[in-house]
Amino acid sequence: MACKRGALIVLEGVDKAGKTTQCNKLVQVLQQSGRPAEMMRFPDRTTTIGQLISAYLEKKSDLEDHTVHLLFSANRWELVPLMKKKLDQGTTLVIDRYAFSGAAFTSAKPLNPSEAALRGQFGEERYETSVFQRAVQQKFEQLMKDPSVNWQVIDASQSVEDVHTDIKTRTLNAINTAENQPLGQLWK
Ligand code: Z5A
Ligand code: MG
Repeated sequence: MACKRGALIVLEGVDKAGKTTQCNKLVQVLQQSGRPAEMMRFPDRTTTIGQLISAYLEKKSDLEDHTVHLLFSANRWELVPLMKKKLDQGTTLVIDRYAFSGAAFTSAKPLNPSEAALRGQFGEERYETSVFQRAVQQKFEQLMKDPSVNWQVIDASQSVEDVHTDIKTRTLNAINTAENQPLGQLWK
């Protein structure tokens, strides 16, 4: 029998929405139920490109806006062959931020000219200001109008366990849907 492909589950949202917490719990519960699943996160700060991004986010270096956008993009592309391989082998990937963050964060920059003046006053990392995060949220809402993506909105203000239950239910549906799609369809 042909191998069934895995599902690509991406958790997106503003700073501290609980994405990493939920990705970890989701992968754990999938694995415990015997479903092959792995977690990845972007930016992946462990690669050479990821280290450049990390220094930028930690304000240890400054980079031109287009340049940093392309570094985030390259950081995803360098892992695409591995992601394809795992999905085709039937492993479900749970991804902590992906290209939607790339679009939302970069496009939020022109919305918010005062952001530069706020740097250093709020969170420890670049972008961690309430003004900037509101702009990012608006950008995510625009991206969610794209009907070609199966967006699911989760209320992140619930308890960790309630958010987890919600995400788990929707993920199991997505895995069932992916299993019924032919191998390779995702990458055409
Ligand atoms: N970025 C970009 O610009 N372009 C790109 O292409 C990509 C990213 C991919 C770093 O991302 C920055 O990179 C990010 C976007 C930009 N900038 N910002 N903002 P990151 O993923 O490394 O970091 P982050 O998303 O900003 O923040 P985070 O710390 O990873 O947040 P989180 O993962 O969503 O939250 P968490 O760590 O799971 O939880 C935060 C805390 O809340 C923690 O103490 C938890 O125990 C607690 N928590 C979690 N859930 C709950 C609930 N339900 N109730 C109460 N407390 C909770
Ligand atoms: Mg996180």
